[in-house]
Amino acid sequence: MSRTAIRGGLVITAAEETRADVLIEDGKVAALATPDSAFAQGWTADRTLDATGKYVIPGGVDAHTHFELPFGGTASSDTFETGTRAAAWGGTTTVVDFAVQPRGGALREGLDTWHAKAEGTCAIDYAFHMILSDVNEGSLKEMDLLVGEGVTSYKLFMAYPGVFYSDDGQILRAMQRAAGNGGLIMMHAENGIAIDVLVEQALAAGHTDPRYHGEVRRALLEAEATHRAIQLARVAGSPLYVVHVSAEEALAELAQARDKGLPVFGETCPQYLFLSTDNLAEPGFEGAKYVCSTPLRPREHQDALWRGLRTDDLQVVSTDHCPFCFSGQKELGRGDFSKIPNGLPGVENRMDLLHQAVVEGRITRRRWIEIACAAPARMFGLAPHKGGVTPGGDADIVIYDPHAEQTLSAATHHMNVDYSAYEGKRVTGRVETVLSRGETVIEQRRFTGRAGHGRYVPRTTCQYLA
Ligand code: DUC
Ligand code: ZN
Ligand code: ZN
Ligand code: ZN
Repeated sequence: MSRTAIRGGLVITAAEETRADVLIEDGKVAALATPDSAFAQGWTADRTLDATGKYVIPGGVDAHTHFELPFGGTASSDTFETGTRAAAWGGTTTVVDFAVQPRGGALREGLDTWHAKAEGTCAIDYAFHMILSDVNEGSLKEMDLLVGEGVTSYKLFMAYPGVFYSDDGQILRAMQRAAGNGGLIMMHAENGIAIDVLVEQALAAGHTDPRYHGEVRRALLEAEATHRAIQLARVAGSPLYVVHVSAEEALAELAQARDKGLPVFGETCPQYLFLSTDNLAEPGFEGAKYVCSTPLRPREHQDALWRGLRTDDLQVVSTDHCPFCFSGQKELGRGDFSKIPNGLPGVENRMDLLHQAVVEGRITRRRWIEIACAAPARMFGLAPHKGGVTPGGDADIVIYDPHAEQTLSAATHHMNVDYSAYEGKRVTGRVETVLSRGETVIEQRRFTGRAGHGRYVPRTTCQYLA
């Protein structure tokens, strides 16, 4: 039996902050105790990690990543190996990636493909949602089966006609099925049919620069789709999780539904909290680095999103990590913004950026842990093993230095992408040591993990509904 003690730190969970030592046995949290208690003093450990002056927090749970995703005529540039290693560097110890049902194919086929990409390569634990890109009787039957196997959430797209898009009838059928089998429908809520009209008109008018990506993907079309998704979910009697909420107007739809007591949940991402259309309008073709969907919004929307996180109208912050190199990938859209692959890197930056929000007084320390660790774990059926520092739970733990200063940069990050969306941004706070099931994967800012340590984690259904 291997035993590790973490001593002298401030343990922060979504529920409380306590000065406590943590004992880890065989990859699980065995006990927490006040440092000067006879109990803690009596622990014998093979290894002691000193956390004096540091935070001891649950490993981050990033419930929205896209590693090796074929998209926009290319594929996202992080593999499961590089992406999970970068996640570990940033204090994230579990990712939930999206396996894609091939159009005209089976869910099982997509899931097998994603298992093959991830198996034996991950530095940290991983799970899968599925993207439903072809809703029909066959795929709905498969959903019943896969929910039982631990793939308990399904993303649908109201955007991207011809690629992932589902129409309202398909959406309603999928929601009805989820209402019966316990699955959680995740929605990309943008009116893609209307957006495609505006794209065509913009290009015809010679508006080809990256900033027009933000202009055609109107906030109202995110709000309209969000409203429609909520009403369809009500009709189906299913819960709903709206991914990457970026617009104040869409958030207002969620807030209104939640005020009615409906089981409607929302996620936002660091890029909507820290970046804006100012970035999309950077000179030359630089704006391409910030092309993602939903798009970045004018700065005013940020305050609304922060408020939503404080009032729990938004429950989760995930990254939607979907990196494309500027060179050779983003450049596919020179002269036509609609050909810029959609997506931003960020899996390594999420915990630090949200800690910066703590430093700036936008959220409390416990809310930081709630939105980045505990809530995503409960939302996607990973608790109590993930998302906390709980006796019996996995020892996925980060020793975090709240005083270290760092500058975010592509020169020092570990994501396999040639730029940082946060280049030059100064933040206070940095990951020092990371344990995944008791094994150090980052130790004093050195990578000590290995490809293949990370395991696939089957999930239970959404724990917000129990
Ligand atoms: N949005 C992105 O920016 N990238 C991947 C898919 C999506 O919906
Ligand atoms: Zn999406
Ligand atoms: Zn607006
Ligand atoms: Zn996504």
